[in-house]
Amino acid sequence: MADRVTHDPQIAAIIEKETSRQEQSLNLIASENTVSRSVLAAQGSVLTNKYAEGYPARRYYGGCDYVDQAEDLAVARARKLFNAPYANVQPHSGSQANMAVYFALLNPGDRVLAMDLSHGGHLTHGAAASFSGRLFEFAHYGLTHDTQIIDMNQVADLANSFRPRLIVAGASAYPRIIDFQSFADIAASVNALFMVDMAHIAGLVAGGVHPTPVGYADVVTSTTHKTLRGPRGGLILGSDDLAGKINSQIFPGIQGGPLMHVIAAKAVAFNEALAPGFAGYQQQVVENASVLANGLMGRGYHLVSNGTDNHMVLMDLTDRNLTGKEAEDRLGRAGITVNKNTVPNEARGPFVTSGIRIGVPLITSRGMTPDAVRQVAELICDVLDDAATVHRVTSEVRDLCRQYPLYPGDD
Ligand code: DSN
Repeated sequence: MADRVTHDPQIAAIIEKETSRQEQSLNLIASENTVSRSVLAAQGSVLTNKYAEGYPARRYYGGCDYVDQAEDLAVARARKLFNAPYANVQPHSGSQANMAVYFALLNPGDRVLAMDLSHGGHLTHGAAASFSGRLFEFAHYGLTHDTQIIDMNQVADLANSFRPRLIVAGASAYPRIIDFQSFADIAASVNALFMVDMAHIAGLVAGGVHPTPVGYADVVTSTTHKTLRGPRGGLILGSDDLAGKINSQIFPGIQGGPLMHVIAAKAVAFNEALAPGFAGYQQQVVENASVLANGLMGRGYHLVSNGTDNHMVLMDLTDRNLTGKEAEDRLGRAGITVNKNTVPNEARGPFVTSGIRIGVPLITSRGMTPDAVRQVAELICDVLDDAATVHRVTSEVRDLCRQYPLYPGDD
């Protein structure tokens, strides 16, 4: 599928084994996907050789003519895809996109309101262990107790009492549509800036199956490798008036030379997302997630918010004799890859947890449609119900994977 590593047998063998692992297992990590051969080729290209600190036509190195063209294309395609006036495609990751935006909009010690990590938020939304929680003062909102959707009354109350400079919406483990209009209204009512971290849902937004935050938020950050199905990296979108501040926080603020091979691969991925088939892929993702949710709930498992509107479900195992870690391990033995995840009002630590997060972007990229997803749901429940099924399920997982190859045509 990609060029072989010919002069390093140890790394070549590791890549071979990882390729087989990916081909022969059902990857249900909600934040992962599988990129096209063209994205792989761009990312594995000689563009990795080039230093290009600065921005197109304003670089600190000579020889940037062609990488300038790649970055210009990536920016133009990102802007078109998300209908955004401004895009910065240089962030190496979603965390660095968020860091650059915080540094552009805030001073150390400023107040920020964001989603609680254990309710589905992200480390960079103010967790104590992250730079964000160390440099800024965060307050957190969460989910309602009954419906387990974002508690917009709590968001409004906290906005009023805490008076944040910035409100952040966006999540790593939240299965429902986020009401950007209400967030924007609350932010405006307390004169706060509004940022959306749409990393998980960027592909759904690009495909038109989740409302866009562009136009509601002052700034939107994202990764490019989740539902968006591009190379691993970050992205910032916004209005032109913030462009100067954000650009200078990415470089020279927090990054050095941009990864031009990754930026070229982002351009390829954006082009793929602009092509007609991408919306259909995203519709299939949402349908598959819904089928998965119904399959799991039909077998008696509790999902946070009782279902999903997007690409993932969050299974709460609190009422089962099983931790998130045990569930992840047991499913892993059957060739089904998920991640343990905290659930709202989590009683266990992050290495144990009481839940698992299950996503369908990757199996949908492999071509799976509802019939296959129903089977996947049954296999998950079989394994969680009874560890003795692992052997049988492993063989069914292998069969399914053979029917839906990761890179059709490769041997
Ligand atoms: N690690 C990502 C996820 O799995 O959601 C978030 O950064």
